[in-house]
Amino acid sequence: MTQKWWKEQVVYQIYPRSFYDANGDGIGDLKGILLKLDYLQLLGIDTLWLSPHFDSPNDDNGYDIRDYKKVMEEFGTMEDFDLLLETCHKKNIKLVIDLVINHTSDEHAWFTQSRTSKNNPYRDYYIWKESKDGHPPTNWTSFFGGSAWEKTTETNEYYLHYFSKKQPDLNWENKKVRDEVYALMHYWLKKGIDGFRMDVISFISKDQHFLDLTSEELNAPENTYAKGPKLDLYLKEMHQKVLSKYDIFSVGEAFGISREAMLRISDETARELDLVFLFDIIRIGRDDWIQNEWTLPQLKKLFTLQSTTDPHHWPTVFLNNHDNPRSVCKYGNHKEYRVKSAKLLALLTLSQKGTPFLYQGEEIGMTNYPFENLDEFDDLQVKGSLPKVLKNKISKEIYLEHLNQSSRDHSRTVMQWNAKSNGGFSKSPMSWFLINPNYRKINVENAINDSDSIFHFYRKLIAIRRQSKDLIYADYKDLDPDHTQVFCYERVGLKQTYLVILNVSNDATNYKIPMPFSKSSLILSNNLKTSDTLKTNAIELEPWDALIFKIIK
Ligand code: TEU
Ligand code: CA
Repeated sequence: MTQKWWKEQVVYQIYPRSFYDANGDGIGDLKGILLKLDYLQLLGIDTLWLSPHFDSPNDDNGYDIRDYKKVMEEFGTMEDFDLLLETCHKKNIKLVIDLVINHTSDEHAWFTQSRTSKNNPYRDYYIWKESKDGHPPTNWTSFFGGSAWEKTTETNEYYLHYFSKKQPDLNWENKKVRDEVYALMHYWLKKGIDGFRMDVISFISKDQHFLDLTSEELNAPENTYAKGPKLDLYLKEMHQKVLSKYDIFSVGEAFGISREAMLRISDETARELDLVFLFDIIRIGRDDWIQNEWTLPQLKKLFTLQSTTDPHHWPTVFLNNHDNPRSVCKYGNHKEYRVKSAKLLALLTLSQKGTPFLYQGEEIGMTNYPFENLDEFDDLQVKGSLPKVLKNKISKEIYLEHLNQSSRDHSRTVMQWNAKSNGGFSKSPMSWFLINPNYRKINVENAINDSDSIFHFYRKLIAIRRQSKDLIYADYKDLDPDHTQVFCYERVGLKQTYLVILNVSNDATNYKIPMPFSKSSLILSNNLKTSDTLKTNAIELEPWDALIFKIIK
């Protein structure tokens, strides 16, 4: 296993709109991030990943870029960005930006040109097709509802958009497009950024046959969209022309991609991407907006698959991001055991094999928002999917019930800094989006002042990780894959073996550790009553107990 700095980092994702508002207009901004760097340093993270900070009309909160070389006005100026980058580097924090290059905004100059006429020089920057017998060119659907094709009046042709109609897909077949993308990547890399998270990079290559999807494929179009035949070719080209020239890392969001394809594009000998986000863990039990039941053995299986012993691949570990509900509500118990179960999830995330990605608010155990009404949502996906929901004879009430478990908006409510008005997110009484009513209790100030908080548990775990390369690179072994209540695994390093025991349930249990037993010494636990050494393989576990031991040989 080759050692790389980005395998040893803990990454923290910031959704700038909702992080901290420095100028009091109710929208988080770059100065706000700058003002909170000391906080992030106290937590101990190594790298920041910013969700898009580029000029955008914000149809999809910045995932629709109008100008790649301009900072979103609401977030500040390019000077603010440069200062943020410089300050991060002074504090030894790396900064990774979000590269959205499957599509642009329909307000991007390339598109406003492209739509004007069939022979405009920018026409082939996007994917235009004639209608088929009065219908869209194919039956492809958009993730935000309806057809993936939109007709424009200028030429009576359709353009492709996998996401909203304000997010037209770029035509990667066109070499000029690829060169423009590589140029803008160089632009940001020359500023000194430390890497890219690449938005739906799995979709950039389109099958040029433009065939209709079968009804089965229409249930999960991402699986087909991610099978573009030139994906590897484009990624290799990008690696050769851009990525290989800098000491940075790339992490591709691989929505829809199979595990095999993921292993292929992030194999270090392939020279494509360093890391990939696969969705199987974060979307366990999900069918579109429906959250179904799932079991602990199913989850464990995914972690085992992920921690493959393939020496050329390195996984990512994450239970939260801006597109998914809060982890403590999905994998933990935010009602009776919020603090304890959030700590358990912290230990799970930070003791697995792979680079961990944390998301703002996770470190204080922020929870889902209690939506009571469809109008309260901001995410365009909620309204976009409604016609299909109603067409399938599902009531608005049932839709709302599921959205309360699955909506992207749960993670986008504003960060809870203190118990003051607006949770200290903004000086102004209003903000662009909701604040969770529990902010008076769940906030950063309380978390810092309580030495037994979720925050301090994360902080300790991050510090433990930093001190032990051996733990980072250790092999992973699930010791009890079929147990329905306890998740028990070891990490076998060159020098040291670590044992992790997680009681993922509301019930106490008398657990027998299924391995030949030697003495263990406790590194960290979320239960103050845990004794410092384990002398037998029997252990009394209280609900949501989470423990990590060192095995003494
Ligand atoms: O997300 C695409 C994606 O993988 C999905 O999670 C998506 O959010 C949706 O749930 C599909 O049903 C990326 C970004 O992370 C997301 O915020 C953007 O909206 C999207 O791409 C388009 O840029
Ligand atoms: Ca602001």
